[in-house]
Amino acid sequence: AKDWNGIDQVVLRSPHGPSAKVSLYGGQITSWRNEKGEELLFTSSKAIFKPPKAIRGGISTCFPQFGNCGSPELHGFARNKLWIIDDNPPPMPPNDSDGKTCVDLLLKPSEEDPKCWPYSFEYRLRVMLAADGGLTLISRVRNINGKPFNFSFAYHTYLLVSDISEVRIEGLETLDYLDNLRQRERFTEQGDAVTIESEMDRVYLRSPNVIAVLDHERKRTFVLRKEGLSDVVVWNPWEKRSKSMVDFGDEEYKQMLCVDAAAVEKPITLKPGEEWTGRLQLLVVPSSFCSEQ
Ligand code: TA6
Repeated sequence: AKDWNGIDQVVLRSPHGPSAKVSLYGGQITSWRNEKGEELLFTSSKAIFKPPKAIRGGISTCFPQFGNCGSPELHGFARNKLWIIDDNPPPMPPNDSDGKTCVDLLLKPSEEDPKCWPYSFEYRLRVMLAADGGLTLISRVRNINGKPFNFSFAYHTYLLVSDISEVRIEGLETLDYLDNLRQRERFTEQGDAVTIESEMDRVYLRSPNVIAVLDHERKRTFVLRKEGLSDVVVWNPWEKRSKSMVDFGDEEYKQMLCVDAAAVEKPITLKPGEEWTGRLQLLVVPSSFCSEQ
């Protein structure tokens, strides 16, 4: 299949109805649907599906920076590049893809990469869709360079929600966070859950590996399970900032919430030959299911 810009995308379908779409542009997840065919990820109606910007929505992988390194590309170049399908990926832990439909993508350095991160790497992204609709992303970055390198990383995940004022995030309470709206000053979360009532842009530090995003109105909960990624970024642009983004509708902030599994505070270091793995697993369950657990 092709995406809106004529670029190839891979459609994953589970036998019971859930599906996901992965664009080779950016290796980005552009759609994730449940068994009823309902979309679970937000994509802006004003999204621009061509370089140099990443597609506004879905799940993009921010690599090798979350932020920028002096180049105009925010959040690294991986999400602005054309990836290739990896037909022969190196082995993964046994049973990892059992019963799941899956695609493997590969990104390697190219001449056009920004000069501020001049390292040789192989980045492999596996996207898997389970029979129950669970979506798993596994990133493996290998240093094939003669010297060590550092990078930061995020799965920039735009969840589709019914009404931002009715959403709560559980799992971040009592954590320290860096507030990007206040010069990255450090604060401690005081609430018993995170709710969003104005612009928010925070990096929650050293979070537990399971975070729940409860959508009260739709009575469903996104369960995010991460591995190899210590932080969680929470972002909503709210009213004023929304109006300043060309590829975002003025009112769309009410229907989205970014909750990103990330490694931001402490970059990851890889020595020559070493490999890092970072996983994100997303599942949607009825809200009553969560409170019974
Ligand atoms: O922390 C999240 C954030 O970096 C915000 O500061 C905001 O700039 C946003 O991500 C950018 O999202 P985009 O999808 O445009 O890359």
